[in-house]
Amino acid sequence: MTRPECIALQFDLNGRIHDINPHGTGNINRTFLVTTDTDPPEKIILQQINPQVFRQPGQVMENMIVVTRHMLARSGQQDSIQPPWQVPRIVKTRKGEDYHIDQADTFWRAVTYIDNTLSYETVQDDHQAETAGVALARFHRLTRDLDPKRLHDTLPGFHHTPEYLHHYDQVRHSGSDRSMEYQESARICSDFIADHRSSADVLEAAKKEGLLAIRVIHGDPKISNILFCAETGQPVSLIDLDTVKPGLLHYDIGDFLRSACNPAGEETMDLEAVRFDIHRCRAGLAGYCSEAGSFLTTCDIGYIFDAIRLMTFELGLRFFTDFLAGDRYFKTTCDTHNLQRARVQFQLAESILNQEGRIHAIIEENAP
Ligand code: GN1
Ligand code: MG
Repeated sequence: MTRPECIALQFDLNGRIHDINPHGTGNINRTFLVTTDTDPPEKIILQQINPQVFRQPGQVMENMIVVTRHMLARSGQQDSIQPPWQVPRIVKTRKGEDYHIDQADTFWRAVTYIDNTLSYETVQDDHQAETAGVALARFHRLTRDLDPKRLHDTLPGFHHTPEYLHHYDQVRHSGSDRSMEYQESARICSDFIADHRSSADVLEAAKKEGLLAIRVIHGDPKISNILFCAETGQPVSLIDLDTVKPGLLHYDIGDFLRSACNPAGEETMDLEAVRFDIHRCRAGLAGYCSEAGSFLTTCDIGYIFDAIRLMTFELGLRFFTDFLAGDRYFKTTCDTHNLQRARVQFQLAESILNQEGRIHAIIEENAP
């Protein structure tokens, strides 16, 4: 594996490298925080893009450039955004390129670190859920007039639940099935998928019928990707822009709420602690609608519940399929990591379904 210390030298930093440490909890890329010996130190995020997941890393970079430029221009025009919205900027290599390709042909890129901010693995309270909702809405508002056709589809099929089901069926029939080793847990997951698969195409069907429009999406607005001002707690940025691409706002809304409303977090070992917290949901949606409400159509609102239920089901399905396939996609730390992650998401999906009426009522309350 290439040493990040050698790679960091390829980038155009002001001082000498003082420190490099693994950073964050991403499941796909390798991420490091690099600090220089200057006063004040320069801090950058150095990342190796996972080539198994992102087949066209150059296009990932192009998307990132288009979206960050657009957001910077728009946020500069909107004084009402306080504290100022920040976007990570690309740090060029010494050769003036946007990324470095190492000897193994993998892509490395560096972006500025947004300082004086905090991020969290789980939402701390309802107020933070509301603030996080504002952050997602701000991203959608600032990219609203960016034509999604200007972005590459860097991950075809991403958040297309029926395609994940198709892949799951293939893996099950391919014989590489590990479920025999962990029968009970695996049976709970496969039963849940069997019981709920028939309603997996609701968003895709609405997209095909033209009921939901393709927009610019973030693709991964889980709570740990939102940065809050360290002093005031206000939203400052939505980071991790690898998955920005054309898609449905519903993918983002559903993914945000499945992450923000699970107080136990997606890595918990305590399944009994996993639930969809209705108060977090009310706060998160109130925050989101306070900035995005004006551009949501009645039809958009009508599919919010499906988005929450589906994005949760889908992530459980993706983790479980990866477990069955031998952990090829998500990084894992033990044999049962993806299985446990799948159990967490299915438990959360169950809790969402059990509270359907209350969630619909909250969506109605917030509907503009
Ligand atoms: C992955 O790598 P990371 O942590 O940013 C995944 C998301 C999942 C998330 C779950 C490209 O994101 O879709 O929601 O894990 N990213 C990709 O934690 O598949
Ligand atoms: Mg991500």
